[in-house]
Amino acid sequence: MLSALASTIILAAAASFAAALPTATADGASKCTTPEKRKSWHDVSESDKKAYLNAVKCVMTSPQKLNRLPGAKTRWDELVSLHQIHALQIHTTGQFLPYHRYYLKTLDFLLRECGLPKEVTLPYWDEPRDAGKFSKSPVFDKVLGFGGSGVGAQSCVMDGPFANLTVNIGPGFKTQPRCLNRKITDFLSSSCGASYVTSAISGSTYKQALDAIYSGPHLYGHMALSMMNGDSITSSGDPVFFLHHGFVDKMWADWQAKDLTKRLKDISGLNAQDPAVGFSEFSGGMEVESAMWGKPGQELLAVTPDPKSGDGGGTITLNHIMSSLGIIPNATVADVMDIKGGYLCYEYA
Ligand SMILES: [Cu+2]
Repeated sequence: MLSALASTIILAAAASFAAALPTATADGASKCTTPEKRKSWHDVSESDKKAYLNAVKCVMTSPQKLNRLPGAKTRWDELVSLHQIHALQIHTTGQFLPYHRYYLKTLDFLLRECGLPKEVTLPYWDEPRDAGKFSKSPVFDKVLGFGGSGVGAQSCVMDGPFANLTVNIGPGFKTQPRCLNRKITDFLSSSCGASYVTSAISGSTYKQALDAIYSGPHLYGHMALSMMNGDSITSSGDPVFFLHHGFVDKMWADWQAKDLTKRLKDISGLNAQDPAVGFSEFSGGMEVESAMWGKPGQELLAVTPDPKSGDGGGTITLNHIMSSLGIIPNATVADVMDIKGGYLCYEYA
């Protein structure tokens, strides 16, 4: 039998959970009436910054729950592991933008699990404001930010709330615990400036926007930050990854907003990497890259979802099924096309 206190807690939890869900309309579709506002780190209040940083730390120190992701010891490791497991499906493929949008929702869920209040929305980083001078950004503040550039041979982050943190997933497809590391190179961050963003979202098809965003400000941001040694497979070990990918997501949303009716349905590309190409930012294809990243081992392959799931072929469709391997329910690409479509309900301020 439940104690009165336990039932009160359950009811309160159910109420706050219900409040965060989109409301269902008569025809069964959900709608988004009051979108959350995602703000750039520059504009987040001091108290919200503290709440966000504390929630991230809580995810990093909470024990893993799924009992199925190789090498994962913490909830944060599970989040990083998702990116590792899906790495060859979500980069240099049509899935890149939808999956990373879903990935941000997965982070959001983990932060709420750690008690982040509903009023504190996921922050992003309006990078054009700091282009050419990333290292001076409030994102890297020692107290109200993520700490700065790492030091020493390993570029371990030694200041801020995440100093001396160990990440267990990576490098590449391995699981070798190492320090949270990043190395900021200001001149590379110039390519995240406003004119580069404008050009990245100037195309008329999804393919044009995807390619230009991916190899433009997205890639330059990664190079300028070199998070987790610039590791394409596990750079999400650095919490700054999610601010950068909020910016990437905003570019996609801004591109979509220019012709919503058409672009909310526009999706194309592969659903897994072409082995001859691999990551487009490295030449030589998957075989050559495996010298750098390793290859997914049997343990990893055993939990890797079928990239064709929902598509039935090699091309991504709106029916494509994306998985967080049980952190949040699976979603389709159609679910995440519209940031105000009901499954998602937010906008960028
Ligand atoms: Cu990624």
